[in-house]
Parts: sequence; structure tokens; C-alpha cells
Amino acid sequence: MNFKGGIYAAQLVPYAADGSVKEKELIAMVERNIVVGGVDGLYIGGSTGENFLNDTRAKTRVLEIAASVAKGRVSLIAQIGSLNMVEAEGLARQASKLGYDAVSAVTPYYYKFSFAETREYYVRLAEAAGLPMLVYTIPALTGSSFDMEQLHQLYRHPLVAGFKYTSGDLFTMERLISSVPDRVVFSGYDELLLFGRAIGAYGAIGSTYNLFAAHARKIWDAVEAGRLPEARTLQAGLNGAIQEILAIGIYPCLKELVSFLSGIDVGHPLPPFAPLSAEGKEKARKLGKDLVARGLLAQA
Ligand code: MN9
Repeated sequence: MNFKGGIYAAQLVPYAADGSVKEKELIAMVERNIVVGGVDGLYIGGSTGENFLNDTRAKTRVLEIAASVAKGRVSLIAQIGSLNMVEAEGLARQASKLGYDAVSAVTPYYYKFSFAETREYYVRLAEAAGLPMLVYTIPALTGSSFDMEQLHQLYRHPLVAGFKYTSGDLFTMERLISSVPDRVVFSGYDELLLFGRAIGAYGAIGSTYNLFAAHARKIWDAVEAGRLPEARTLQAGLNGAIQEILAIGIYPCLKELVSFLSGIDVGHPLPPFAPLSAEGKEKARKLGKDLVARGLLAQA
């Protein structure tokens, strides 16, 4: 593979009140993920970047800025999937021009597309990019999933390099990993990092690694070295934090935590997401202090 395995942050993106990308702050956040988080790679333009709420210009800008900071330093994967094929193919070409190592595309959602239509979408996007394609499956958000036979059919295209697999169905994930050894699977739920690594995931891509990349690496390494009790304790620590973050609201809470802990002003979520209430902010800050005390942010 021309991209590394390991821990990838699904890049959070700061937006101004008018919905534009806060470019200076995005540069600072990418830099922070590389230097403070020590990530192996970055996943740009995914759910965590609120990408599906953006217009084409903003999607492109985010890809450009992230590449300008991170190119040659860590592996870069661009999420270029969209319900508009012209946009998606344009972003695929753009990602290729900008030097991304791979592209990834969310399964087409909203309409109930047939498997043949979905497969054709992946073929077109992979060929537009001319780069390895990671199929991004996240049934909880898209409502669409693949069965075993379909997963293998997707692999028949040589550019389909693997999956960003965000599902709790670890049985299918294991079958996927061990039955196609020359391709790769990234584990998509941070809550399941230990399990993903235990069954041989190549890497893990997650929203909470904007904060906890160093902690995630400890889990990764502990599993790898067979130190399971340690891995379990570390995963429990991470999961406690994730549970509290989810209760406040995943992306706004992560953003508030990054703002609070790093001083980078990450601004507003994109509507229809609502900004955190005063009470939500208060809770997030209290959690931030607590996370430092719990040692989850030892790297900051
Ligand atoms: O990139 C993320 N998925 C979504 C993957 O945000 C939809 C995960 O990192 C989750 O945010 C995380 C919390 O549930 O596991």
C-alpha cells in the first residue's frame, strides 16, 4: 500500500458563522494532529469534517489546505463521495492532483440504490482519481450496507484497496480482513479500536483521534504486543470519554474540547447542526479539565 497503516484522525474542520472554512485555524488543527497527536495519517472530508453539508468550493478548499500542510509528512486520504457524480468525480481528480495517497467515498445514500449502481459509483470514482479507493461503509448513517458476496464483488476492481469500515458487525469485518489478505480495512468506530486491531485491521480512522491519537496509539501497540489487560484498561478509558462526548454532541463537543485545550478557535458547526448551548459548552470544558486529570490527553 502506498499509504501507512496505524492511527488516522478524521479531520475536524473549523467553520465561521457564515459557513466558510476558517483557513488559518484549519492549518493549525492539521498541524496539531501531526505534531501533538503524532498521527500516521489524516482522513480529510469525512463525516467528522461535516463535509456532506458543504458546497463544492468549501470541499475543495479543505482538501487543498490539508494537503498544503500535511503532504509528505503523513498519509492522506480524501473522502470524495457525494450524491452528485459530477461533483464527486471532480473532487476525485482534485484529490489526485493535490497528491493524496488514496480516495475514499461514502456509499451513496438517501435513495435505495441497487448494488450494481453502487458498484458502478465506486468504479467511476476510483477511475476518475486513478488512486486506491477505500469504500466507506457506515450503515448507521447511510442506511446501506453490503453482504459478504457484495464486499467481494467490490474487490474485483483492482483500484478498490479496502474499506473504511464503520460498523459494529465485527464478524463481517473479520471475514473481510482475513479473506482478502492483499487489501486493507480501517476500523471506523473508535469505541472498537482494540477489537479492530485484534482481528487485524490495517489502521483506524476516527473523529476522537483529533484529541486522543496518542492514547489510541497506546491501545494499538498494547494489542499488537499482546498486552491485553493494558489494552482493555486503555480502551475503557477512551470509551468513558467517548460516552461523555456523545452525550454532549460528538462534533461540537470535540470542537469545543480542541478550542479549550489548544486555544485554536474552531468556530461554528455547519447548519442544520446547532452550536453548543452555554450549558453544553460548560460541560465540555469541565470534561476537558477532567480528561487532562485522567491522563487521556497526556500528549497535549
Ligand atoms: O470517522 C467516526 N464516525 C463518525 C469515524 O463520526 C460518523 C467515528 O470516529 C465516530 O465519531 C466515533 C464516535 O462514535 O467512533
